[in-house]
Amino acid sequence: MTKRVFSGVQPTGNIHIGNYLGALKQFVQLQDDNDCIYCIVDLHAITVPKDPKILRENILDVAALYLAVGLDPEKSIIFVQSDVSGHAELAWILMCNAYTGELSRMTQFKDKSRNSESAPTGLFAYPVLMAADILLYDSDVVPVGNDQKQHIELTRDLAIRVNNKYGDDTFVVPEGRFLKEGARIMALDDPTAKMSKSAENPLSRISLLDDDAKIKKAIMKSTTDSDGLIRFDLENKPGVSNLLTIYSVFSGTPIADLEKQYEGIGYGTFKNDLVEVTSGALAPIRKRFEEIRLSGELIDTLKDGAERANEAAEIVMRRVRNKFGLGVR
Ligand code: AQP
Repeated sequence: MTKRVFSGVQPTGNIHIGNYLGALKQFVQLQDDNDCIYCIVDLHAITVPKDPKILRENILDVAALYLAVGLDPEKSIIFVQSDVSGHAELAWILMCNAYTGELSRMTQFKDKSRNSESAPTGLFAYPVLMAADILLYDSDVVPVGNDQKQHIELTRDLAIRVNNKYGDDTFVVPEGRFLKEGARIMALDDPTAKMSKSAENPLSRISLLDDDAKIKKAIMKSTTDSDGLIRFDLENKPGVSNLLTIYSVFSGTPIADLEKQYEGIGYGTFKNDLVEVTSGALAPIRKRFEEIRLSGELIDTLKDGAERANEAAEIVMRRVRNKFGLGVR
């Protein structure tokens, strides 16, 4: 049966191989057999102040990357979150049903606010906006990286809570979809932290638009350990395990086969080969990105996507307003 799939990426620059291997790759796999809606979640990006000009460019970059990795606007709806006002409206309705206690337990809020009293309220409330993003389209499946598990749980809790109060048919309760490999790519300079767009050290990540020289530098300098064995062991060898995961998902070779292939071979050769594999995988994406970004068709694709997304969102919003007794139209 065709499922409704929804996910999004923040236009916060530096889209990296973690975003690609944990999320974007799934987006592409799912679009042939499902009803997919993929969003560029710009309202999430402003939880931390952004330069408006840079934000606009970042939005177009993510849109071009969506297409460059293989999303097809004929198969998937691709649009910008703030072009569909239902996201903000539903977020408010859900906020009135979310508890401050559950939001203050969100690990991302704790990490990013660092207990500061001047942390923006948006940083506190954005998991509810994310729940609204998902519930607004009656989504069944949400392909994301592992770091989003807590947010998916909150989305399910809110949907169930509202359904219990206002009727079971108010919201579809969605499921997260996490890959076995690639769901959590770690930082190259610190394999105990996840690879992130906002980390200060650019060598901590490989961005999808990095050139070959930067890819090489980041991989060759990546943190490993001193025993020289190429073996997957998350606890004792997080750096090597992370590199093996990246190698495996980009090359399609199972990790066990890579371990055999590199038995008795040092980290230097292994890293050099990983540079080749990674550069080889990213070069065509980079090329397509440049063509799409210059093509001038991007805005029309996004406008068309927003129209289609808005139609789908209005079906749910009419139902929700009705359930809550809002409005008179
Ligand atoms: N390291 C990662 N490994 C696997 N998946 C990842 N994702 C993020 N980091 C990794 C997944 O990418 C999708 C889009 O992420 P996002 O744009 O919503 O932002 P994020 O999760 O906050 O990503 P970053 O890169 O860590 O950004 P900053 O530094 O701004 O916080 C999501 O599905 C996410 O799970």
